[in-house]
Amino acid sequence: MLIIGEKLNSSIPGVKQIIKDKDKAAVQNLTLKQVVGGADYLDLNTAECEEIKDMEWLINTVQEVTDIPLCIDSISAPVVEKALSCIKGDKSKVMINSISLVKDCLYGLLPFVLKYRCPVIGLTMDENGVPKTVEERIEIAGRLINILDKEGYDLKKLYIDPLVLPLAVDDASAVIFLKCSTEIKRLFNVKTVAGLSNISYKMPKRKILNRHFLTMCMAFGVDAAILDPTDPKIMTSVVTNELLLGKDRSGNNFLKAYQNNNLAD
Ligand code: THG
Repeated sequence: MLIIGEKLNSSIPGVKQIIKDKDKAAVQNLTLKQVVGGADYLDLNTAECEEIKDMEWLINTVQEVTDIPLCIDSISAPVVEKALSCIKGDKSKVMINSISLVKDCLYGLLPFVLKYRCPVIGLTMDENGVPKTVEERIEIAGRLINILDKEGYDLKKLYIDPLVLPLAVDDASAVIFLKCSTEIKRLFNVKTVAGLSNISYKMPKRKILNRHFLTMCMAFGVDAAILDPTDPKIMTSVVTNELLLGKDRSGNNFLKAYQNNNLAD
């Protein structure tokens, strides 16, 4: 599973504060902890701050200590444009999070997706928000995929996100997400991604819910997750599930994690 580190997100109160304070050491500490934890990408979100200026500062600060690929979590074209202009190295590795059928977002961000041919997350929502039913979300995914395909975009780089709503909002949320992901993969043969920690919003013992939902997502073939890679138990769950699902040949990664004392029970 592709791991996108969630921690550099201004919707987390403590993180909003360290971005506001321009606390370089704290940002770089969160950066390196996620890299060491096993992130493949780092999600960057400054929507709760001065979004453009702070995105530039955040990217520069992160890039001082790592060259891990970045996932730009913004629906605003000027923010994504600024981010792409200050990211060093191969811009075709930058993940854009996210486009959708919301017109401003789609037409604002599509030019950058097509120019740099970068991986992109596509949300199953439109002007009316996130539909309640599985069928409507699948229909939106189909329309989005069609648009990208017609523009000559390589659909192997697309991650459809059927949207994880909190269980506190809808007790069928996890089931709806898993049904959408399964059907979207079957019908359109594209990858899917989960914003995992959304599931536990406003619930106690969030890490338990996140971890068990991760196992379900992996069993249902979800390809990528935005999660907390600094949580040793969730990262243990990732390697363990990969072994169980036959995706870790000879158990090499599981044994390596064991030898490095990285398995938390
Ligand atoms: N889809 C896409 N992008 C997204 C989301 C999505 N970006 C934002 C969000 N949803 C995913 N990122 C987060 C980041 C942090 C938290 C939830 C979602 C969060 N963190 C708490 C914290 O760090 O304090 C608690 C986490 C915990 O206890 O494990 O709530 O759905 N495409």
